Amino acid sequence: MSRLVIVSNRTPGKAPAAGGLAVVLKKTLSERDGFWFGWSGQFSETPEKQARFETIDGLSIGQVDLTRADHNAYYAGYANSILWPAFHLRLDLTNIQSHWYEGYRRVNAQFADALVEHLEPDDVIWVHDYHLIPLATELRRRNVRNRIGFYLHIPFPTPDALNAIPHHEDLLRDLVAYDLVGFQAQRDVAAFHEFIAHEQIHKQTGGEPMVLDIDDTVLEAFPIGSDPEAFARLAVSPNGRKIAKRVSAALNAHALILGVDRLDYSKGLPQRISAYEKLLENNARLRRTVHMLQIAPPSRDSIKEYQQISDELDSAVGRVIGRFAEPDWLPLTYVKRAYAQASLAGLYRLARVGLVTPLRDGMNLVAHEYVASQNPEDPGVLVLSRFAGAAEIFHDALLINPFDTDETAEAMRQALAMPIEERKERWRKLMDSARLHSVDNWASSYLDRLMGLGDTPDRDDTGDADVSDADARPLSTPPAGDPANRAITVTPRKHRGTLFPWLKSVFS
Ligand code: ADQ
Repeated sequence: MSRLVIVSNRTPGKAPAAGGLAVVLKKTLSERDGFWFGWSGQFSETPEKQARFETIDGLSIGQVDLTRADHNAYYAGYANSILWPAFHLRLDLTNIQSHWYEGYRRVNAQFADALVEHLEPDDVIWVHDYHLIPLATELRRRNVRNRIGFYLHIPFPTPDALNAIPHHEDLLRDLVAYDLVGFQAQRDVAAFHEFIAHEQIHKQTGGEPMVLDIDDTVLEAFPIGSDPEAFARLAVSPNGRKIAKRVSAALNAHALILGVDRLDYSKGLPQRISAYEKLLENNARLRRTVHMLQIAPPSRDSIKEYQQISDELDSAVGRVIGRFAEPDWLPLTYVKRAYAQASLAGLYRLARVGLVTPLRDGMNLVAHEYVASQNPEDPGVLVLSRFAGAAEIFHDALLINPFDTDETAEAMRQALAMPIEERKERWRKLMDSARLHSVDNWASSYLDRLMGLGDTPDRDDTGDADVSDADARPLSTPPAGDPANRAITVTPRKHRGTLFPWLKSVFS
């Protein structure tokens, strides 16, 4: 069996992995030879070129240090102040400093330099997330001909948002240097193709479209999930029961509405608090019968926009408490700390309503974990943003527009009033979907697809497929009036990706 090389910004540490993703990737790696590669978490003004390898929990982990300046440009700068907000359609929160791009590229080149000498010809390389989009290009430049896959954990942006990113053309070429690009949702595959269609509109209005050879790259959705059986067990484990018992006593029979998020502006937290405020405002009889618990530990707090969302949330929470609290009833508790998975599972199970209302999210694993932790005889109700990737698989949640606080408040009311039979029926279907889309299935379906692809095409050292310019031509134009009437400048070859019907007709 080929060795597997996993590459991500950070590698798993010595502490037990908290997230399902690290757990499953560790498990996947432990079932075959290979190693995990990434940043060590340490700074050095003169980082060693060679990776340091150590064995953690039986897994081989390779790491490099970064200079503080490069890390700042690569991580806090280009990745998290430009790519993250733009990919989440928050152009208002981008901080566009084009020079960060050089640091971003430099770190990807440094990763490639350190990786290349540890690669064997049959290794399969799986690169994770927006920090490392250029890695395949950098590896190809170093004559790596291995199968290389990429998985994007966050949503893919719309054409306008993509166009706002400095050097986005490079990023697109970088993506098609991979053999397989996995997205969270069909929405993201569509957004990728929409960019290409948008280039054609640009051409039709006399502009020069970008030439992008997507023909040797498979683009598909692989929705990630959690480990539902593990969460079901954790929810009734001693630690899960312990926290549920303590919180239940404090709740004094009030119905629990629960939100669990990393503190991030993409999660829609101020909007969620406003929706809860509307619930209490519009339904006076619900006051004193409900309690909202929002858990949101800070993240990326060196970035100004994260400090701002934290302040905004503090003030929204204070407003609702000030407006509705009674000496013997608090409407809302806001907790800023991380919990072990068993504690989260116990809380999920206790909650009558799981509020998962991001403004935009790749998938959202909290939705999966909430579903998996429910009591089948008395399940709670998932209120879910239609802008989370999870909305493509959890059709039996109450789907809401998180920007519409009236609709979210109404969904909370409906969830609280929902009869037991309907709750059970919805939960059964949600749980079926959580099982079907478990993180184990995600990892194996992605790797099966990556390993099952045909031969890796011969690519030149830019990472672009090896075709002459003469091969790049506008495709023939379908009949006028046809929605497929958007010839695209591509380099056509056998196509292996998932395409929309109109695009398929263009490419075939
Ligand atoms: P995140 O943006 O971090 O992930 P999410 O998918 O919700 O978002 O995952 C959060 C994880 O952190 C969950 O496993 C949750 O249990 C855990 N977590 C949250 N709050 C916690 C707390 N207080 N204590 C302990 N653990 C906590 C990115 C993308 C998502 C995508 C995932 C996986 O933004 O869209 O679903 O990657 O691909």
